[in-house]
Amino acid sequence: MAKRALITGITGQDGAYLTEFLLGKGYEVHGMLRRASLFNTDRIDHIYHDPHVSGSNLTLHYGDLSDGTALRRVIETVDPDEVYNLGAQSHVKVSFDVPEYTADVVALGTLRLLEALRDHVAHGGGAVRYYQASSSEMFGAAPPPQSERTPFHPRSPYAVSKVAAHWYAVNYREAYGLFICNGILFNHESPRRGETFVTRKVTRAVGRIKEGLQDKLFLGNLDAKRDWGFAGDYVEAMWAMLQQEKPDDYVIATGEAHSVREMVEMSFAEAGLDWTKHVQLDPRYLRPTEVDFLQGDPTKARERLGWSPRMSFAELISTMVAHDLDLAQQERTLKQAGFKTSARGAAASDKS
Ligand code: NAP
Ligand code: G4F
Repeated sequence: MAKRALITGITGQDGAYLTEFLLGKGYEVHGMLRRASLFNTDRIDHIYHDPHVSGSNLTLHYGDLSDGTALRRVIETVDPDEVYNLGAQSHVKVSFDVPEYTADVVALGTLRLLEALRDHVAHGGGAVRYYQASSSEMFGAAPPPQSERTPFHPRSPYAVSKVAAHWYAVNYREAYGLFICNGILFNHESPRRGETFVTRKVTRAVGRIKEGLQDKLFLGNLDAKRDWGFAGDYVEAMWAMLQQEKPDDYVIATGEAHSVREMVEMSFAEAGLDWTKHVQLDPRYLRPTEVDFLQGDPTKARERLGWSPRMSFAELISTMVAHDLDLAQQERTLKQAGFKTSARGAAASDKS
């Protein structure tokens, strides 16, 4: 019998990589999809098969982390072996604009899902294993290197909500004996990264500048340091946690940090561009409270899970820039042929 996995946030960056990974392992994958006025399944369209046409191992269910009834219904319908809670309003800067919504989805959404799971298991639902997407943002102002033993000092409504979700998960493990793991993941990126996160905002702009579609890139704090890895590597750690004998919490990181300035310089250089000619500060992108320095210590994950990142920082930047150069070339070709392009790069740089 194939194992059944349920993923919230399946349409996001990590959801797409995790789905590919689990399908490759022979899982039957179920994902929770939010209703949107435009299609929001771009990242998983290539692995979705119309169930009317062929036997598919990927099924989508409408639901939302703000809707406890829907969460219960999806859990009862799917009867999963593993649940991956990846759904979130995941943008730190945006969380200062919509703090209440962020808390509702990230903190209370997790509580709703855990409550549904608790009842499902209590009523004979079997030994479900649950993964919670915790974040290095929870460390906030705590000095690096950060490990599983580092106390949290969150610096945004998003991070505060993730801390609450993290502790709900720990509490449900201790109180009800549920198999629950928190993956404390440091920043991970890819060509599928949302265009308002800094790496993708930069690589999209590099492509568009190279193709003459844009000239300036407006950014905020260039001094912040992050421990950036590749999302495709990180989803394997999520799965590995749920295959252990006992549930536990793990830091997932590369152990290496770079400043935003360094990342910008490398991305522009990859396309033969001088960043100082194009990048300007826009104070709108500064945060009321910043997280200055994140650098993880992934020793526990390496020793217990046998997990190590495969893609280096230089390879990650190079892959993302190559992808976004292609995208910009397509955009320019369409423009030259007289088609209206959406100028998403420009819109993204205005919003984040
Ligand atoms: P992402 O690309 O922003 O994806 C977020 C997913 O959550 C999307 O599928 C989104 O749906 C869904 N979602 C948003 N609001 C929802 C709601 N109210 N109900 C149900 N689903 C909702 O994020 P990601 O980078 O894949 O990250 C996955 C998870 O890991 C998130 O919880 C994030 O906070 C956490 N995390 C990420 C990183 C990182 O560096 N990427 C690091 C640590 C932790 P739509 O597609 O419809 O918007
Ligand atoms: O790419 P970012 O928006 O990622 P941030 O805030 O670190 O959060 C991401 O990683 C977390 C894990 O640590 C996740 F939990 C979270 O869901 C998300 O995936 O910003 C990175 C750094 C920040 O210091 C920010 O101030 O880049 C700086 N930055 C400078 N200019 C900018 C910009 N960030 C964005 N988004 N846009 C800018 O124009």
